[in-house]
Amino acid sequence: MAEKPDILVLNGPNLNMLGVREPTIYGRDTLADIEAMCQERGEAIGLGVDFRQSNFEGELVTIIQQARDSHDGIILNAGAYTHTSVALRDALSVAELPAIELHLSNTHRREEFRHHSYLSGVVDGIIAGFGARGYVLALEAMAGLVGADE
Ligand code: DHK
Repeated sequence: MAEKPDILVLNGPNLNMLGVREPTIYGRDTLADIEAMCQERGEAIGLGVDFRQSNFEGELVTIIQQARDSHDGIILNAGAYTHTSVALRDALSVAELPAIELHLSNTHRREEFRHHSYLSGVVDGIIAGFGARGYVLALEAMAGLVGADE
């Protein structure tokens, strides 16, 4: 059997504060809880999960660039950089990998400045509003994109 696809699950600024950060919006699960959920679901559906977080835009760009040669797909919750970063959009284009934009909250039900995403135009799909479960939904969608469910 072919090696299992390796998926980068990348988290941007302030997501390291999950659990204590505005729990009515982002939920009570910590990022470590979410990583454990992803590792468990990834194992079950035949995906390797490389779970990362950075508060630094340039570091996120570098991680995405490097994924081009080392990973099979990218799930990205870019946090606030979603709404500001042309650099992250360009990095996703450079990576040329299946990609999913992810948000815990429904950004369209929130402040106007969260309605626009620089990433949406260069990803395969978007998942928002389902809290921590969105990460699992994104992995399941990614299994389809990389053909792990065939
Ligand atoms: C996370 C953030 O940090 C915000 O800046 C985004 C996103 C929404 C989320 O819902 O996961 O606006």
